[in-house]
Amino acid sequence: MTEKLTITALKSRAIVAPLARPVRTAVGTLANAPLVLIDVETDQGVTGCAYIFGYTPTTLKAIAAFLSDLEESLVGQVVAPAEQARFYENRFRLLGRQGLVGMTLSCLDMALWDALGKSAGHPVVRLLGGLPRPMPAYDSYGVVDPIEDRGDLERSLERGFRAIKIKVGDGDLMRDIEMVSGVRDIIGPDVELMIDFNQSRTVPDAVRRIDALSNFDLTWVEEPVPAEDFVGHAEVRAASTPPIQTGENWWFPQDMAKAIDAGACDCAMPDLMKIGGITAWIRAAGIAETKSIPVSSHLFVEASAHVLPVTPTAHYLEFLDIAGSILQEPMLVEDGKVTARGPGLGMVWNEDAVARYTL
Ligand code: SMN
Ligand code: MG
Repeated sequence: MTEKLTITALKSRAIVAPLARPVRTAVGTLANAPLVLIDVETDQGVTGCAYIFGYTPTTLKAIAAFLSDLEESLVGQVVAPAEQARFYENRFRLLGRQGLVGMTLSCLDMALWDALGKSAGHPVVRLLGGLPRPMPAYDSYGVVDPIEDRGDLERSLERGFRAIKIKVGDGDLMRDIEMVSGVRDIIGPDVELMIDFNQSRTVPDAVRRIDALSNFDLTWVEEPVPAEDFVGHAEVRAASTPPIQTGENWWFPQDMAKAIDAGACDCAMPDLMKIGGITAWIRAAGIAETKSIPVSSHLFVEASAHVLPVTPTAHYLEFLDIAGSILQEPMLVEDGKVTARGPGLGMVWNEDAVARYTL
């Protein structure tokens, strides 16, 4: 019963979890997953769980301190994610919800939806009006060495992935060409290939590099220039053939609307932790639908599997599992697809692993 599902406590734990493989990008390497685990306890004995991805361990203490300060304002509220979203949007209107504030509020939103789902005995996708169904996923790599990483890439194909993303831009154009060409040779012409510059180029350099890489049939070119440079993205897009992808750094649906209005992208990939959680994702999905823009997810494989089935222009789920090592059941990939699990978001902490990786 969810009418009076009331919050009794907000707990958080900072951990550094291992990744299956480091994620090397043009702007730095993620060797592990610094996370803050959120537990929203309620009067029905149901606990809403979610995690914040801190990107770097230096953010974890600040996030945990902020969450601890939020607890007083949260305890006693009835679990109603849209109400909590409205409450905190007002509370942080003067400060702004960019950065750690927005990340924390977005993940709190996910934990609240998890609590709601668990209380109702349904996966969150059912509360959103949808059904769990297999969503096409792409396997997401960092910068790769086509020789050293051939085995991993071939295993991705054996797992049924029909799309692969790699990171580029960490060296000169020749290095990009060698990497993209090598991966295209391994995966063949029928598997989709995306590349991600992680904001590392200037407009002219991005245009030059994308032109040189356009023969490799790219499904999208991601964040060629700094994320907040919507005009720069639009300039690259106007001069390029492959679709331009961006969105993982949009703060709330308002940023998405501005980027799309600036003509920044052909496709969109909001990040649940920055767009405002599940509550805001639904609004963002509506924006994309009105513009017929394909929508993919970014990280957060568990919660993304719940929102993509109710996203009218759903494109791909990014499979880059940052929390699987601390879950009792990491997300499964079956025939290159990922299906939402419940109740709630379907995450149960592996407490032994959490203890092992706790700071
Ligand atoms: C990315 C960003 C941050 C952490 C991991 C991966 C990358 C992506 O931009 O699109 O997956
Ligand atoms: Mg990216």
